[in-house]
Amino acid sequence: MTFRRGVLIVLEGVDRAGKSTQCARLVQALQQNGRRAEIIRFPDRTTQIGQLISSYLEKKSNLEDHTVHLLFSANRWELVPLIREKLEQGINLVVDRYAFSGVAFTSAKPGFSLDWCKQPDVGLPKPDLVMFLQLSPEVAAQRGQFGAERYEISSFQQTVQQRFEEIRNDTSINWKVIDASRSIEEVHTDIKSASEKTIDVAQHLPVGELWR
Ligand code: NYM
Ligand code: MG
Repeated sequence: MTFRRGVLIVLEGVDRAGKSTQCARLVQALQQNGRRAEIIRFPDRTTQIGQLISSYLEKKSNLEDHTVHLLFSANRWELVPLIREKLEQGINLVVDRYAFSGVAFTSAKPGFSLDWCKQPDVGLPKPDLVMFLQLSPEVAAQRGQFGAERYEISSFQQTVQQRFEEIRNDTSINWKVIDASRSIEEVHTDIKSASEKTIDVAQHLPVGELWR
């Protein structure tokens, strides 16, 4: 049997679009089909850098805006050796947020260009598929109260949604927009089929470099 690498699949979207639920469902479905699959989520709050980020998000500390952007990126880079190792072992990785959230959230702040925001993440392992869970901020708001974390404000989320739209114009990325307003099952069926198709193709190709 020829060797097949794992593929890197990312789920993105605004808060409450259903990313975490769908990541868990996808990993379960891939495993049931006899594939190896694991979840990774960003920010990974378990590392030292992740703890700085978590404390910032919980508003227990303040960080300068450029600084926290670079910490979010550093939190991805510190996981790159692990990501590469897993992919080489043939483990498919389902990632809950990636550099696209990094760019969308920071560039929603005044004075930050998309281009500046992308730079620290240039060269990360490139996802083979990025599924954007599309949900209008109005419908998202009906899904329940915001928590108390930083950024969980409707007006800010509207801007984040616009930034995601701009980021999706980048044709170097394999984007798939998923209508996340449907039932969990319907959304899952789409995500599963897009993921299976991507695995069939990408497992034979080398891992790319993001934005390079
Ligand atoms: N976030 C997430 C960023 O601002 N930059 C990033 O690079 C990433 C990965 O962190 N509101 C923001 C988006 C979320 C917040 O994410 C925490 P989660 O998935 O709620 O733990
Ligand atoms: Mg959250």
